[in-house]
Amino acid sequence: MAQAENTVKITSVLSLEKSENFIIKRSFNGSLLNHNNLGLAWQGVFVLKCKPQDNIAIVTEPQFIQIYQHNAADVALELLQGLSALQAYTSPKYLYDALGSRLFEAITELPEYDLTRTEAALMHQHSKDMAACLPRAACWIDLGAGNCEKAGRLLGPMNVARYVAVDISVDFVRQALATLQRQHPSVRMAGLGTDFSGGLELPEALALDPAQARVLFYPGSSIGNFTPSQALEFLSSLHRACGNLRTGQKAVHSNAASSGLLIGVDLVKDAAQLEAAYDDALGVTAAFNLNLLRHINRLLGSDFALRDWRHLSRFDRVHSRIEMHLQARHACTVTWQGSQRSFAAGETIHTENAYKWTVAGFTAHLQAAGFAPGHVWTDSAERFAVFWAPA
Ligand code: AVJ
Repeated sequence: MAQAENTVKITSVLSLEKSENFIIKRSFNGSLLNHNNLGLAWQGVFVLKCKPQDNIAIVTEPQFIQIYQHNAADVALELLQGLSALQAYTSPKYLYDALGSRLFEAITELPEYDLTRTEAALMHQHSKDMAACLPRAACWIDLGAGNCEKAGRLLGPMNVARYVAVDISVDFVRQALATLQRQHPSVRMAGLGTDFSGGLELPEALALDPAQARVLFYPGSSIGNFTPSQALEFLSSLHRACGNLRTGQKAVHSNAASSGLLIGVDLVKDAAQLEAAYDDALGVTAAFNLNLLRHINRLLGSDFALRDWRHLSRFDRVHSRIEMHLQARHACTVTWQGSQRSFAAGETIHTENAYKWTVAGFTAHLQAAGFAPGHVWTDSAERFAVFWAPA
């Protein structure tokens, strides 16, 4: 049960100079500024007593926690491993440097790529229905939050009490979260910088309330980057992060019944349609893919020449996945950090998988990961699905 009683809503800076001795019980985070403008981070429901001479102001602001630390040596090692493999490959996360992220945003506007629009329409159309299935006054944990736009639209309709924006770097969410906090001053907000691709760990510093229901929000069909076995492992980690636990030793937390996962998944469809979505006429996806080489050149000090490579996308029906590759237009040699590799004409670097699921297949996967049967919303052409999976 959320502790709502005696909660004071502070929407802006409050001057307390006149008050003699007062008490605030509150349930969102912010910081205290004394007359020297020294901030003390504070969070949680607590009682504040102060004297008139303390001259304290209260501002609502998100909490920021950075866990992931970029390590150039680790990154280089991981890249070299993939680039040296018989079938060269790179992790799709390297598609997203600053330009790559903007190119992806442009992709979402392409007529051929309707994934993002279809998902947004589903969320919009069924928001009442979703609100009825999902827990009220819950803590939403937004995985890969970026500009926080998708979750931002749901904070009101879904009656969100707490919002945690997770991305690899808090710097990606800092601006958006600050704006969102001003729009929703009574929602307790945090930015968490962590690499959750190997499974989600929620740090103690968030001070999550075990009694508050959690909604893990994973939109955009990013789950498609995982192979089915990786997806199963990842979904299991999300199930654990719901804080519930049928698996758990002792604690049967009171949120067990209502926590869950809200996830957007792109569905199998006509191959030509899928291939067009990943090889658009304007060449934005090609630019997005090729930009990976610029990013790698910066990370590795390599000398990939973009003109030597072409963008390839193909639907592999056996694996039910779109594969993106960069293909050498002619034989070429790439050097990096005192080492090199020659690519034959036509040889490729595999840069991304985007798995396409069926409703039945993904439902089974959710259950294998420990989730209970829930709800699924799809568009009339069954292009995309949004699943609510209770923990
Ligand atoms: C962000 C992984 C969902 O696979 O559709 C878009 C990335 N790659 N066009 C997807 C992407 C090429 C996208 N995801």
